[in-house]
Amino acid sequence: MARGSAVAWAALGPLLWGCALGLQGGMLYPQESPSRECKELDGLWSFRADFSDNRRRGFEEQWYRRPLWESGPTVDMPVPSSFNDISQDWRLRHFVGWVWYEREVILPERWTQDLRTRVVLRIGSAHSYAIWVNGVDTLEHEGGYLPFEADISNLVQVGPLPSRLRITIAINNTLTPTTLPPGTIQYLTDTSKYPKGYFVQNTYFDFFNYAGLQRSVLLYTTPTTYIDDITVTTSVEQDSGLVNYQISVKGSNLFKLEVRLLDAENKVVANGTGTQGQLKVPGVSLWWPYLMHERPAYLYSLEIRGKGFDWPLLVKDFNLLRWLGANAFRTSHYPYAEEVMQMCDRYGIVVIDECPGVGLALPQFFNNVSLHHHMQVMEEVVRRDKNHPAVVMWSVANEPASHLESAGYYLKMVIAHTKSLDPSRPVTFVSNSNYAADKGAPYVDVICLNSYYSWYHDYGHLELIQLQLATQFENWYKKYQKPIIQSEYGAETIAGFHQDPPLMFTEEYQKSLLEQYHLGLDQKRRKYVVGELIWNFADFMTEQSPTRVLGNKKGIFTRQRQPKSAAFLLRERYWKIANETRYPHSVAKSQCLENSLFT
Ligand code: GCB
Repeated sequence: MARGSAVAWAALGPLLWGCALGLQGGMLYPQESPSRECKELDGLWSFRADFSDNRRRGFEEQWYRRPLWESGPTVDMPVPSSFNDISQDWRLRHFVGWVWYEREVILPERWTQDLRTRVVLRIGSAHSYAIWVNGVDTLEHEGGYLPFEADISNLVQVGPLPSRLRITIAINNTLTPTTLPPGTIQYLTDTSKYPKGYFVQNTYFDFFNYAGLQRSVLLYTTPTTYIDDITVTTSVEQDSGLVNYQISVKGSNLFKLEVRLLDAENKVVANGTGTQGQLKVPGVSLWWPYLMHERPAYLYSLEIRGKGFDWPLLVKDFNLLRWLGANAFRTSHYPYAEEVMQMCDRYGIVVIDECPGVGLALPQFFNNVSLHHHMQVMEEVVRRDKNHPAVVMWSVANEPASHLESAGYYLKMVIAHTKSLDPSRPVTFVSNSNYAADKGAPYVDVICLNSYYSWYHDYGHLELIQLQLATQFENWYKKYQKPIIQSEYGAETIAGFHQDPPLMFTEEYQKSLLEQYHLGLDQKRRKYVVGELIWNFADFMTEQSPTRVLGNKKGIFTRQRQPKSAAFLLRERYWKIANETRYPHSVAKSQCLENSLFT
């Protein structure tokens, strides 16, 4: 999360908007409208983890056939949330296998009686799951962090009785060589050390594998003839904006579409009809990232036919971003909630949108089944996020073992597939800068590099950073001649630890390490280094290990969102860069506006 290169984003931002012509089927964000109603199912659900040895008792005993409490004890589980941190039962924190969620809902009579209404169940994200409605097998889906849905009209529109719906969702958080992220299950068979059947989940990434219904679940309606998908691509011709739209309608061929484009003041600036067309907006206001224009993040809204997690934390995080003067982040290492993407559009925060391709560390993870699944996941990411102006680049993976021969072919295919889905945006993956011969780099548009000089080696030797960073940039640039983003750098820091001269884990060490990186970055910033993203915005939970003190502490904010000293250093830097690169006529005005708002 950091201020990217102003120059690069200025060139990319307004031009590279969504275009995803190769995708089938939509996943529009549910919104209330005169023709659509939503019913959020957030709140308390009944919950049970299946602790049986094979974790399959729930299926063997068909828990979904009857209310969950009838087959054994349940506990209350809030949705959205991760089940791991809620209970005092330590077994649940580390549970691997199937967990069961259940909730009963009473539907409005019109939803069940009016056959011109379509009722849809939408899950914001759940890692590998199966769903039953009233005991009927409804849907299966693989992969977390992305929404999926099922048309359940047939199940709820069954007769004159008021509809009490029982929704049962079974979720499995096991990571295998073909899930994304991948993982392995290891059975420990030495009975002198481990009880019979003992296993552990191995992961190859650095965050805690939280699980559960972590995003909202909801029911919504549409008419039986409905808009399934909308794809918007934009371009600029002199001072006019061109908005190409493509609308997919399902359910009937008998419909009329009216399209209206409204500006930020809700004034209609262009009209159209039909499923595809082009709208022209003379004197267009472009979407600019935060701090790069006097009126950044200008949004138009497109109205078509009728119209149709933790908020306080989210708003706090965006306030911190703006306080810092940052204008970009990467969704490391999986797609964030749709509400986050909407906030980025509204606040002018540029996003590198990353899929859950993390932990691709072993040769056996680069197999054909995984490749196929990875492409499918990219389809889901692009389908969901293609129309967000804030998204400027897709990232297909974080630190895959890209020095392996098999990784080269795999990454080439995923990148090519992503480009075919959306030819308008650049595609990348994030490299570990230690991989001397990177087999994937030839296929990316922008090289993204993670490096941890004077942290994971040369402990304490901050004086080496500038030299090592210069070598890193020069080697990669010489070889690939592509723009480079420093996509991670940082130091583990325990808030309140102080030592001068600096020692590792203190606030002084984090500050000094970042300062040394910044000197190195400034050497290349106006040449080919087009962005810098520190690791990390805030401290976060990981698996336990001797290298992690209650999680990863490389945040410049604590998990409770309080600044460490480094936050002030970055704030000074980002605002300085913003003032250097911002539209000249807007400097005085927005500087003063921002300061009055955030200091
Ligand atoms: C990385 C990973 C990130 C880790 C970070 C670290 O390279 O991309 O997931 O959290 O290093 O702190 O070690």
